[in-house]
Amino acid sequence: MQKKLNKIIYKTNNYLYRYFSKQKNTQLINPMIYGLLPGGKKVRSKILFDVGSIFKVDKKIILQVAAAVECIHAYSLIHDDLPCMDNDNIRRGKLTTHKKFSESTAILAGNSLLTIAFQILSDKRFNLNEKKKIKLINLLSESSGHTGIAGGQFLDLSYEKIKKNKKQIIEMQIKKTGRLFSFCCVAPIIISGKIKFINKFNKIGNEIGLLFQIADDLIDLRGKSSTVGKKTKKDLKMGKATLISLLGTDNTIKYADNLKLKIFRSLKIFGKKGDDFKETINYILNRTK
Ligand code: GRG
Repeated sequence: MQKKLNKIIYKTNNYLYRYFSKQKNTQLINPMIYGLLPGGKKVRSKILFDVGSIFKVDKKIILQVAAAVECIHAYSLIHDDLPCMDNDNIRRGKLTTHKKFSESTAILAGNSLLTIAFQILSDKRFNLNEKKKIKLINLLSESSGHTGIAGGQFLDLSYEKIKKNKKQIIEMQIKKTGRLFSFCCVAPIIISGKIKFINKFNKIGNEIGLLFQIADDLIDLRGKSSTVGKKTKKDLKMGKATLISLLGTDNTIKYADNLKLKIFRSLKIFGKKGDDFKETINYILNRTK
């Protein structure tokens, strides 16, 4: 699996380095690149390629969507680390962007990464028909803003030190983490035009987001900062509303295993074509960083 991820990391980073080298050299370029590259695990890009291969989508097109998604993801991490949010000093094994540069620079670099994602998708060199481009841009906006990542982050912060029920925690985690995974599951289908699969993959994406978040919460509980590349053991201290804090570790793991099996059952119709995707889902749940 790591070999397959490395290939995606290499391709996506190469594309982004090239894209940024063609940008005007402003003073925000360095902090933007710092927060974005060489980047993290690229699991969202991997899902784009996995679903893309199920629906036989051109890999060049998927690569450009992956680049846009990684810009949004990096933006969310830069802002998540700010003192007014989770206040972290280390991310991806190095100083967070606001620690390396300054708080205002990190905010502006984050904002610029958000907008450059849409620049990539609306670029005339992105070789896709205009209707599909607009659908992708529309869905990515919905997944990132108040109905997606930003809205989920708002709930996450406002739930700190407050007892929340399972439904509320799941809704928050689907917005904060699941919506972008869902975009990665649905984008290849929009590109392929096989729209009857959209609802199914939208649901799978949300569920992968939950699995991802459960794994993240387990890593926070058990992981060592030096291995994970960011501070761990924070959730308990900050009183974060997580499934682990509500159900306990064993029940949360059982919940995740059942959810994974449910996803796998719904992928059965794709036979061997779904194997890479299933391998990525296993990786997402069992990863240690
Ligand atoms: C509107 C995009 C946007 C952001 C503003 C700050 C914020 C609102 C949202 C935070 C969203 C966030 C950080 C969600 C947590 C998801 C999570 C655990 C991310 C870590 O993802 P990995 O492990 O990171 O894939 P790497 O470093 O591997 O890429």
